[in-house]
Amino acid sequence: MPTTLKDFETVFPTLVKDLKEHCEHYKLPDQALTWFEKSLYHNALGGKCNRGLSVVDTAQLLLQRDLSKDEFFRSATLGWMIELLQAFFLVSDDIMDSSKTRRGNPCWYLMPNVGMVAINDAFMLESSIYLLLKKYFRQEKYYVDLMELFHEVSFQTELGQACDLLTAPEDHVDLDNFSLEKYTFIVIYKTAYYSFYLPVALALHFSGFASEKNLKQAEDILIPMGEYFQVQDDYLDNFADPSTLGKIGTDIQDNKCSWLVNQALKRCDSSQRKVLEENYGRKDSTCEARVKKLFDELELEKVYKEYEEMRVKDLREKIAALDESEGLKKEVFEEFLRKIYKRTK
Ligand code: GPP
Ligand code: MG
Ligand code: MG
Ligand code: MG
Repeated sequence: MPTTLKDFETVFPTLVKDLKEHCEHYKLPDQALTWFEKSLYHNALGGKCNRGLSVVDTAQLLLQRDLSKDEFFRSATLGWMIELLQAFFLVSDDIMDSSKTRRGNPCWYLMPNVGMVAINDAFMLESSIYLLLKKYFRQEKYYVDLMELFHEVSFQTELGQACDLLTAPEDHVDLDNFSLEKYTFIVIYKTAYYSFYLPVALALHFSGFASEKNLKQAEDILIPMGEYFQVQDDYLDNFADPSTLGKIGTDIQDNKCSWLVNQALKRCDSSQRKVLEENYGRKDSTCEARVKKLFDELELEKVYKEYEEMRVKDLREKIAALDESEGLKKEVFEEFLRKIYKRTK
């Protein structure tokens, strides 16, 4: 049985307590201690926790049995470390993207009295990962592997974010700067590694199945799956209902090299390209509405749905070809795909 969000969330208060104890050891003044706790709750909770939950579910599928209480706690702790990493990224990303809402709430930097303190809060969310890793996994043979994995995946995500930002300058729009090749790099690095590869790699280490072959096979399926997930994110940025999505799309105004604008560029005639040139990437809701209208004229919703079916078919074929001889299981990937196929948020 897959773990419920409710069960997974029962672990979080213990981890917050651990982190607070660490601060108390330094005699951190009360005001800052309360602030840290508030940031942890605001930024790590309230999402779907798919990444964190999948560490527990994957460990269970790999071990082919129910987890003991201790195994549940420890695999969930690894899951929460991804959620902390995600919290660190999202707090930072929302500042960089000038976003307004996240998970149905104002973004952390827009909360009363937060502002740019959010930058330091983001750093503390990241550091929390390594405090918990040390507390619970220092004695394991795979401790350094886990630490290196978090470091490497963080760097990969930062590389993706760097390209995302550099292809989206605020002050000038150059549609020639966009391409599907650049897009693919951006999304694989900014999203696929930490959202898809990381949970499974952690579960492989945790359950003792982290052979080179298994890690490589996992990567070969999860990276294209993560690419598809970010295409969904870009599609939803424009086409989803913000109240369902929990965030208001910013990609058009932010001049992002998104999947939709790349598809539009591939399909537009010269007058439609002119519309894009004059309206894309402007901090102006009338310009944004004009681009949205163009996306409708080019039937990008239909283009996306065709892409989705093609991608999912391809992923199913990759999963079917998986070699299970070293203990990896097709179900791990089937479960990931089930969770994201046709998602609306
Ligand atoms: C998602 O991009 C990518 C991230 C959240 C990674 C950020 C990485 C950093 C190193 C800060 P997005 O901007 O499309 O996400 P969303 O739509 O949720 O804002
Ligand atoms: Mg963003
Ligand atoms: Mg972003
Ligand atoms: Mg997005």
